[in-house]
Amino acid sequence: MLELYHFWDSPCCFKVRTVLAELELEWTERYVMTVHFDHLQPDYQKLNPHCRVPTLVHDGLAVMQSSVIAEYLNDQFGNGGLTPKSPAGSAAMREWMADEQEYLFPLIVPMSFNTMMKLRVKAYGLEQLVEWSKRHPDQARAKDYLERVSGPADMDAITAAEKKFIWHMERLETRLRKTGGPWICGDDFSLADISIAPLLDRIEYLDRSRLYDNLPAVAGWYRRMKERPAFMKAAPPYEYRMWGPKKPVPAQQVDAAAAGHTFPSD
Ligand SMILES: N[C@@H](CCC(=O)N[C@@H](CS)C(=O)NCC(=O)O)C(=O)O
Repeated sequence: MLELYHFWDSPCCFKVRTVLAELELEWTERYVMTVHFDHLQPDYQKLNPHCRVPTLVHDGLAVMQSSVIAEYLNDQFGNGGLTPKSPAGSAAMREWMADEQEYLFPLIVPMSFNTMMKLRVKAYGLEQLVEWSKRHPDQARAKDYLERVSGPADMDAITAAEKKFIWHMERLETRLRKTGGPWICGDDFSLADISIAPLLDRIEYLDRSRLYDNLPAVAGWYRRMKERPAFMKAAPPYEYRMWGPKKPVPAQQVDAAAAGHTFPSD
């Protein structure tokens, strides 16, 4: 049995759901409502000491770190089919997967925090966020979170992250042109494609497609990714997407008691 502890609008979870969908695996959903700090509660911490999503549990074995989960599923159920056969191809795949973890995902964080997470104050009201933050086991961090989420957007952090993100996209453009595509590892569709594409999904929903749109090879590659049935199946359904530039907060304050898994819109 495969259980996935996940949050729909998380690029790391999107990556794992795409692998599950590519391999046509059935999985049981264990939803972690990060807005309510479910991921910091003792039961979840026993499973994932880092208190992050996703975590995969396969017949009682907990596997964490999205890229590790992706490789685990590919080895266990996919006969390694999502890894290029040649050592050079496999090295390129791992290099891009490492880049996603080490550089790209951390650049998504300030962009998301400053343009998406802050909308929660508007949607729920600060009092409600204070109430939920009482569940945070580290109250100093909870206080810091509340200050940051209710303070002004750090535009400099967004600009700096965008600039670095473009640098990585230009590198991807060069790679795709060099191999001729259609995938990051040339003819081999791989875990590298599955790892990077959810970040472009987030960029798109942050209304920042301009960070890759004028790079034709990257834009074409992402278009191909979005046409894959597995990617479509793994993508967050609209109602589970967080509020952001492309999904406005409803005009009326959201009923906190009714706030569950989804982020309602008008
Ligand atoms: N390297 C980890 C990163 C996991 C991660 O940071 N997940 C985010 C969601 S995309 C999370 O759990 N955020 C909650 C928090 O940091 O408190 C992975 O790829 O699994």
